[in-house]
Amino acid sequence: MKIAVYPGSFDPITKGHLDVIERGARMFDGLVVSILENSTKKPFFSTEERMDMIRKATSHLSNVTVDSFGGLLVNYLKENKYGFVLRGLRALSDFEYEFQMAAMNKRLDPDIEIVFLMTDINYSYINSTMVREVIKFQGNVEEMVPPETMDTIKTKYKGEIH
Ligand code: COD
Repeated sequence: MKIAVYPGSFDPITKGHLDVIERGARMFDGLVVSILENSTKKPFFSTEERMDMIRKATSHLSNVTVDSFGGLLVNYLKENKYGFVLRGLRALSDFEYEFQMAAMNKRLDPDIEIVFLMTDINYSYINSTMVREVIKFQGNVEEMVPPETMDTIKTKYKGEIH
């Protein structure tokens, strides 16, 4: 069985992430979307909220599961016998970071393979940091996040989002 992990912050999940998940789910027997816990970054949405948003947005994909992990990604893969990491690439600016992280992960565990999917051009402008910024100032992020995620955001910021 070829199982891949799509690790990230997903704070919150966006349509760009979902596109990578849908395409990854077609490439692997199973895909685990896993949120890094205890990151140095203070998240906008709690781990539980983020896991719940991903579960709802991916409920149509039978081979996708949602999890969280702490510590090193390579250890998480080894402990669970997962062989692949899936990542998305938007622009040249992503490449530098992704390249360094892939090189470090490969150094830590040469057995893992890291697979990159190019963003869908329609979603290339979307990133979670900007989505959070728009939410913070009560802007509408309907075009940028899955509908189920929008429902959660609206519930959390009742009456504040226009
Ligand atoms: N279109 C396509 N892909 C996208 C889009 C989009 N619009 N938006 C984001 N993506 C991709 C990103 O490029 C990334 O590949 C993935 O989706 C997840 O993005 P984020 O921003 O939610 O997640 P990150 O980049 O913050 O996740 C970083 C990790 C948590 C994976 C990383 O920090 C990690 O593995 N930490 C554990 C510690 C460790 O092992 N460190 C050693 C390696 S240096």
